[in-house]
Amino acid sequence: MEIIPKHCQYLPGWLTTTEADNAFKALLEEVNWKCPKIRMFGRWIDQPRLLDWQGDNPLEYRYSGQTLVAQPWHRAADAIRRRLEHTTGIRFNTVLLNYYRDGRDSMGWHSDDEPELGKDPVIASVSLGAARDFAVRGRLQPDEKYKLTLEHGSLLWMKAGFQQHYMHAVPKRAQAAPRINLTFRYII
Ligand SMILES: O=C(O)CCC(=O)C(=O)O
Repeated sequence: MEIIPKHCQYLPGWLTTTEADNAFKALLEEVNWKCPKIRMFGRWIDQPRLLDWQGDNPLEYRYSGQTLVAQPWHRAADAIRRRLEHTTGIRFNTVLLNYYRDGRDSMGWHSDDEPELGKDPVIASVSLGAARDFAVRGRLQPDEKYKLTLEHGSLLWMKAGFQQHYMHAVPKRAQAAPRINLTFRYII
């Protein structure tokens, strides 16, 4: 059994395989995937993945020197949002979609703690496609480490306290098939 960090719940098979397959295919083919540059250490660089930001207009999200303006909801993302609101009892008005094309695509260490997410945000993360590691470490105790495997159709429900206590990352790996992750958020 995997030991999981505090302040979160992992629900494998939250979507059925057919539901997850259909959502993955539709999002892969129909989302207008982009690769906006971010500012790191004084330089503009490509992010190692593609992304899209969707939500209730005209919400904006700022991180690493870029501003994303919400695009209209894709019907598959909106259907997952409705399901999530039922499961969690929480409202979400935006989603960040990340498309990891292969094992070279990744997400660096960070916490989702931008001011527009509010003081102690709840974030619901739905994974589609290839399973990838989700690494977690304590912000104050970097030796406190966890590694979850986020599977096709799973939900990782990051509850109040998670972003304050931990950082997370999706490391590169030698080989990986495509994966899409959707993190649903509430922008205030
Ligand atoms: O791809 C993932 O599972 C993580 C995505 C993530 O960390 C984020 O969107 O902030």
